Amino acid sequence: MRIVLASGNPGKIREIQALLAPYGVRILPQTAFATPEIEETAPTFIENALTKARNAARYAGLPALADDSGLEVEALNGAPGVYSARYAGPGADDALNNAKLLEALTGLEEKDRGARFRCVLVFVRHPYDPSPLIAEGTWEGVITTQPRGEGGFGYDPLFYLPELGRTSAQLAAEEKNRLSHRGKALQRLLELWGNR
Ligand code: ITT
Repeated sequence: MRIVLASGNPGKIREIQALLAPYGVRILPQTAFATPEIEETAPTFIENALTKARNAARYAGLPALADDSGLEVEALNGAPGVYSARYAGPGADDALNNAKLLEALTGLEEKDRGARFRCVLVFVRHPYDPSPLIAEGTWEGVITTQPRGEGGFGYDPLFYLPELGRTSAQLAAEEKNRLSHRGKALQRLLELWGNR
């Protein structure tokens, strides 16, 4: 099966390609079809993922998979949430977003620094698919006070897993994929594919 991946985020693309490699699914990036990025204006992960998936399917003429994801911090009432990619402003990079998050949590003890990654995957067979497949996964952790680790992307250097004693940026790629919000969402999507 050939699928277009509706993402411009190299970290996501790498993880999803690795997760789907054993299943004979060939993932093509939407850039291969000169797909313009579409604005993510909706307040929910599902709506944004659906918009991205339909947009990519339209340009590629292929089934499309989109990932909308983010970090929900308890002390910030779920922020940055759907705004995770641009938490520090339009065009913000990972370093600026991470610095803003550390600043926002200044002075809070570990017990008050709980957070959760959330990933929503949406699969459409074509741009007007009336019954998209939707799969979700979450991952619980704690926001550290200093970045640690070189792996992953985004907020990974700040996402500490107390049971492992490491941040998600300190995990091997396979280990992160086995445990992560994205890995869990992909497992559910594979179940939905199997049932279709
Ligand atoms: P696309 O829409 O092109 O896929 P994006 O980065 O704009 O890329 P999102 O709007 O879904 O995607 O934002 C997701 C953000 O949430 C991402 O930029 C990271 O800051 C954060 N994030 C999501 N999953 C993550 C992960 O596994 N590790 C670290 N940060 C993650």
